[in-house]
Amino acid sequence: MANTTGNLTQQKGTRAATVTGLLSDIANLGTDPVRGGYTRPVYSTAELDLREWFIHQAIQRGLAVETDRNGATWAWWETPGGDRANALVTGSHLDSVPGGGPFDGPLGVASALVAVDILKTRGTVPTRPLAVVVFPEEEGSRFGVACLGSRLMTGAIDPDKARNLRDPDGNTFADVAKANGLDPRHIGKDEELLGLIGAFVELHVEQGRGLIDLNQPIAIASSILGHGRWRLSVTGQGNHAGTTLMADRHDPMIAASRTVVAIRDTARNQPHARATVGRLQPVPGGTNVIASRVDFWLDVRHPDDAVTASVVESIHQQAQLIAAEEGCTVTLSEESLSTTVHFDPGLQGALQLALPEAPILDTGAGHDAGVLSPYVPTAMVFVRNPSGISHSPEEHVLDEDAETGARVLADALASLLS
Ligand code: HGY
Ligand code: MN
Ligand code: MN
Repeated sequence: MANTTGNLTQQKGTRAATVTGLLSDIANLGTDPVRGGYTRPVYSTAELDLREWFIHQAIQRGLAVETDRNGATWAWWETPGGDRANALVTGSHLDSVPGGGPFDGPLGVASALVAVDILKTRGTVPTRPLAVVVFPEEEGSRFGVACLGSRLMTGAIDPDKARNLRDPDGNTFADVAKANGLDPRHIGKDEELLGLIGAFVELHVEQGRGLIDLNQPIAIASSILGHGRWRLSVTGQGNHAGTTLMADRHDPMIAASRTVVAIRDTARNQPHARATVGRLQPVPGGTNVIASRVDFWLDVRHPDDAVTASVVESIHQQAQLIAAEEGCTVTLSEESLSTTVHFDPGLQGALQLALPEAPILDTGAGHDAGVLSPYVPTAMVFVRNPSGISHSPEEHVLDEDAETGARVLADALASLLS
């Protein structure tokens, strides 16, 4: 359980906690001594401890805490009449990529808690319910599908496909979810809960340099680049590294490596495209073993979904040619796909009225707010990241910008609560 020093006073509503104080509470959860940064996969000990921390903080603020059928944690500040319809929802995620930074996700959750404090210290009486939500598996780092929790809630993923997702150790999502209190038979679209959400506003660390270059602490998001993930598996002939002549090899590592370079070249030649291979797994993975198979994962993003599809198709064709030249075979399968998202103009306009100084920026990073956007009005607020780097321990937010973000979120929520 995370310690919760320095936050006891705000439970009386006399003063708001600080974002940096809340983040320091969890700074020791999920640290990764090998990669650096944080590794907090969904339903890991660290992520479960983070959920407990959030629940404790929410209860301290008098919020009613519930976990939904898909594993998201909700903290409700109900209207005096106990109503939950047309709820204004904020929040983010607590899971991380392997070796991630401290802000991607937790900044949005901590800022939402502090924004509740600020609204309470201002004497706000909600005219519509306010909720803080923590969506599970936003990064898709354990089960391979980004924003799994929000995709399940909205019906954006088939529950059977979700139940059968496997983590790198072969555990199914159904088994892991069941071991953590969910009933796998009941995961899937939650019409009732979705129907309660009137708007969703997510605060997130900026994953880029827009605010640095504009010398501004806060931005309002305009859109999210369409993006997807595909798994490529190259199969060759496993063999002994010492007894197999080079001419006799069908080495999938060579085919995979050539394909990775072809992926880079293809994206380089397509304006605004981004293509990444950040994960590659040879099987069996022995130093003195020619691999029999190499699995690697492709992340492709582009503002135009048709271009994303054409880039992937081109990569698939090149992979097949390269595999054939190396005496191997290759398969490509889609693991998750998010089309380009344009946030709700009305909500974005309301935020602009509340935050007139904030520039409007697009983002190449996916978010739960993007998954929700076809179903409810959604918006995002970004906080400056002086390093411009994310999905890395070098991700950073200045203390004063973190507090500004929470205050700005409170202002934005206040403008939507009145
Ligand atoms: O991958 C993304 O864009 C997000 O950080 N999940
Ligand atoms: Mn992320
Ligand atoms: Mn994130």
